[in-house]
Amino acid sequence: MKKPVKVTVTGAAGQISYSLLFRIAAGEMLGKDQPVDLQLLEIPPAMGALSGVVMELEDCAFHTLNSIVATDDPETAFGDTDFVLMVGARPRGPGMERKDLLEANARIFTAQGTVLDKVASADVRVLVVGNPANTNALITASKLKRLSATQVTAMTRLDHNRAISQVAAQTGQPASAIKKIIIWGNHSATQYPDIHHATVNSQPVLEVVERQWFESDFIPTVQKRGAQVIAARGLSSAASAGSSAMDHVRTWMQGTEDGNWTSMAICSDGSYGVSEGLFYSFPVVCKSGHYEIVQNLDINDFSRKKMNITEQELTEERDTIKDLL
Ligand code: NAX
Repeated sequence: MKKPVKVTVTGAAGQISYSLLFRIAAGEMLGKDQPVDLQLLEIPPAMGALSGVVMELEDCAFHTLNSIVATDDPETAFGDTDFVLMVGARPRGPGMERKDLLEANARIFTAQGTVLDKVASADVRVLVVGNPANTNALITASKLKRLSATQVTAMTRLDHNRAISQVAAQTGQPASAIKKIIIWGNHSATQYPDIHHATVNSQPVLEVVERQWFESDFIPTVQKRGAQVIAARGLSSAASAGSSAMDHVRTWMQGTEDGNWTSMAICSDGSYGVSEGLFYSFPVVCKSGHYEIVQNLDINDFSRKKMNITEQELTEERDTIKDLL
């Protein structure tokens, strides 16, 4: 067994965490030889529920779970931490406008980003899951002085996995045969799931499926899959979101496989003409805990229009909370 690493999860009594925490504790995110110290953050009204989750984690007697701290104090939760999964966020309440939601979350992520910068490990890696994830990541990163914005990412891996699964179903092939899917932009209904570069068993996907299916069926299905799950379950995606959060961190640390990439929302460096500083989802290759945007992909007019629409939405989100940046 290696030396334990500290993993912070915020919103630890929520429904995504109820799936995610048990899998992290079982060694499915960082490896079966990597013990973890869980540092769980909640707000005071949820501390009772969190104590129940802690009991259940203890009751599993996981070999890779070294210790658990449950707290409502961000300094304790982020202290010396190596990995942060920011799942906790303010949901949209009755009568709340989109602007109110953005601002309420911007305040949470302003406070947490500031504390993170003060007390986390210098090499910390951060994944923002709580919505609006891209803009929450942007505001977190804007509070960093000691740490770098490149240490903060937001999750579009669930969208990426949903896209793989749709292509797999349409082509009758397993998910493992599908490579080089891209999610561009925002984790929202404007995201652009792109299969122009995707392959199925090394053959271009667009040689196998109808273009009509791609434009009229695949894109809206992936964009609206979250809403479809809510309509069916009465609750938002939880186990699939937790699973994708673990995929995101595992791929970041262990690397993308040869000949493939993944999608991560990261601080734009201007690649593909995306405004610098926006948290925008790009295709990335990962190696040993680092990521790089895949460069020089051909972008046709169809793709460019869709990439611009989702960038425009992210720009508007940033403008809404600009006073807090
Ligand atoms: P829940 O409402 O079940 O859980 C959220 C938890 O966060 C609650 O227990 C709440 O007490 C806690 N919380 C609120 N403010 C907090 C704060 N300031 N500090 C610490 N904890 C705080 O939501 P859940 O279904 O778990 O979803 C969590 C977030 O993930 C939501 O914002 C949701 O919209 C977002 N999602 C993001 C996805 C993505 O792909 N990026 C997909 C799934 C999900 O929709």
